[in-house]
Amino acid sequence: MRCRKCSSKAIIRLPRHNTTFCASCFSTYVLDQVTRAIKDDRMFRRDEGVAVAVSGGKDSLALWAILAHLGYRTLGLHIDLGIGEYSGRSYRKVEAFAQARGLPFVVHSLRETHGMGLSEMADGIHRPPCSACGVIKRYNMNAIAAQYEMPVLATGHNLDDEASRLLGNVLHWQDDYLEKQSPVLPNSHPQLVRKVKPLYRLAEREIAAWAVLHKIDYIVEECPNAGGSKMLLYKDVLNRLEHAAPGTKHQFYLQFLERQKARVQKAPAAPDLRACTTCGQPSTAEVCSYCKLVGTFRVLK
Ligand code: Q46
Ligand code: ZN
Repeated sequence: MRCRKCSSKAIIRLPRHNTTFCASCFSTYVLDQVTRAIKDDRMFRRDEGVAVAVSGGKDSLALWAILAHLGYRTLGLHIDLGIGEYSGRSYRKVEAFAQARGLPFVVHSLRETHGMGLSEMADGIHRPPCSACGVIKRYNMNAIAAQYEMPVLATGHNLDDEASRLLGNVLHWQDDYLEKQSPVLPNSHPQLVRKVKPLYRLAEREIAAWAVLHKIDYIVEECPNAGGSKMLLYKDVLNRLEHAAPGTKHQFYLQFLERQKARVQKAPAAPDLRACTTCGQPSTAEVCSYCKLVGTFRVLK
């Protein structure tokens, strides 16, 4: 198998692009896709600092490595969810990655802040761990990025993540979520940072290959709470479609974005935000979801 670009020995086949690449041309392809996403979607400028949400998994560490390689000023943000040994291993991957490359990072530990990890917190308030986790990550990532004066928060969501999320939103006709599903979420309030997804043009398999090629030591195991999630089911369905008809995921998600751009010429209407009466962060309710979650937890403790 030869590289379609330079005829060297190919290391990967990309059926959705009907091509094959050697290691060097594949790396260039990955960097080009990220650069294109940043430029075409006006994610951030050269002079803006980018906070990168890093879990210790392949996508977030690859994203951090790519943005640092492209010369952006980055700050890694890691939330230690306190999910047993899984969180310990995830943290050590982030720490080793950052130290080896001399990149700065900040850790927010739930156990240190609230005396309890995610599982105990979610049990105490009878909420599924992933729903509590979403609130905790969104709130803290935004607050820490703003505290460190980073105007942008980048996450490692890839094409598979976005296509499966789109499938879920379409299957349930979640119009509100469909309107907001975008690789760029502008900041609708001075205390909210811009959220971007620079890996949305790359498939999970491509990022995994890039991470291995660049010797990124990431946590391979899934979060113990991920089992049985609907997203895994949607990913599996899309993978089967992709296998039978390469390019399906790409077409599904990128054509959705094209149609969305044509339909919504302006950013989605900004929600009516006020200051949370407990923490002062922007919120649609009197008390924000995070303070409600943490407040309920304190009563139960
Ligand atoms: S980390 Fe959190 Fe995921 Fe674990 S608890 Fe659920 S949402 S599965 S991305
Ligand atoms: Zn609050």
